[in-house]
Amino acid sequence: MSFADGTADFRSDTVTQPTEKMRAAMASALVGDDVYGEDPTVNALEERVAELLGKEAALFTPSGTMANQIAIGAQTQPGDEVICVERAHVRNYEHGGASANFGVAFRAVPGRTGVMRVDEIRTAAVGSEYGLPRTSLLWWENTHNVSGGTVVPLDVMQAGSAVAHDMGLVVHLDGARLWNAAAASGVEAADFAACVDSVMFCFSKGLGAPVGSVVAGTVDFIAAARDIRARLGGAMRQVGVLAAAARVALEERERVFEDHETAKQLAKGLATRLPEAVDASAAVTNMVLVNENGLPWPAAKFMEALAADGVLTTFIEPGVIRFCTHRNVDQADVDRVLGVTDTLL
Ligand code: TLP
Repeated sequence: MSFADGTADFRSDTVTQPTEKMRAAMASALVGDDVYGEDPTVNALEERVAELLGKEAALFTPSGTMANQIAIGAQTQPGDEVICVERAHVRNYEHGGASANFGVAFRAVPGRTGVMRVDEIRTAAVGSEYGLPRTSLLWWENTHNVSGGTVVPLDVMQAGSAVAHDMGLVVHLDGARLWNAAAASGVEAADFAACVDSVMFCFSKGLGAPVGSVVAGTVDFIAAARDIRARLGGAMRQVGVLAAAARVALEERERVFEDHETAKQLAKGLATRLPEAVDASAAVTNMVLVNENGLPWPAAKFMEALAADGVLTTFIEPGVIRFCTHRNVDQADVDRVLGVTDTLL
């Protein structure tokens, strides 16, 4: 269902409106001062996340960016390097936070779909001899946003993480859309989480909550994470009102399947009309990418025509339009996109 004003907003799954159930849970949430550890709704949410992910403890954060930054701050020293794929969110879209906040640099592996092979990880971990920086962290992103929500297979993560652990590295998973990865692959989120030391996911993306993310790991890691969250200004007070909506979203997580179905329909319809621009087989979760190179017209013309019909899209990187599906878009909105496309062809 599109928004009340008729807009079909495909820019991101971050744009969803809280459901009536979320609003009701927020209104009636039991709260306390979370800086004192006294917010029962937050405490219950953190315990539930730790249980679902098979980790010792978890910490609610205001954003996915802060959850990622905390993972870096708690597990690196200034001057260290973090290994990630070149188009990782943490390297490209977090406002330079890793270097500004914690003085680390990235050693990027050219994994187009978020996949890093064992040999690439071995080569990227330069070590600390001869003045080389210390490599301290291996960073997965699953699903991988910029490649269109692709899933990094569990065996790839297991093999890469094992090598990293053998080399003394710590391993983190940016699982902003972890539940999409789990639903699309049939792998339990806890199995993805089992091969990493720290893991984060967002309530405010595919799950559809208005605000919030969470980071999980050992009790010691979460103690350090709590300290860094406060330092970054992210220690919140009666934040159970947000955790209550996040809890509803979490318990309804299986509905991300619906978004994947919507994305598949959109990808199929667009690929039929724009076969050079859209690879329907790549739409495995809740995103569809349209490559300007394969379009018969400039991407901006396509986006403007869509916008004129109330359909919003965004560039996820230069020349690549992203359509992201979520709770507030449906098949009728897909039909609108295809209808506009037909008028241009
Ligand atoms: N992604 C946003 C934009 O920043 C690009 C989006 O619309 O997809 N990790 C990944 C993989 C993400 O995609 C995002 C947000 C984050 C972390 C950061 O989460 P927030 O926005 O809550 O700070």
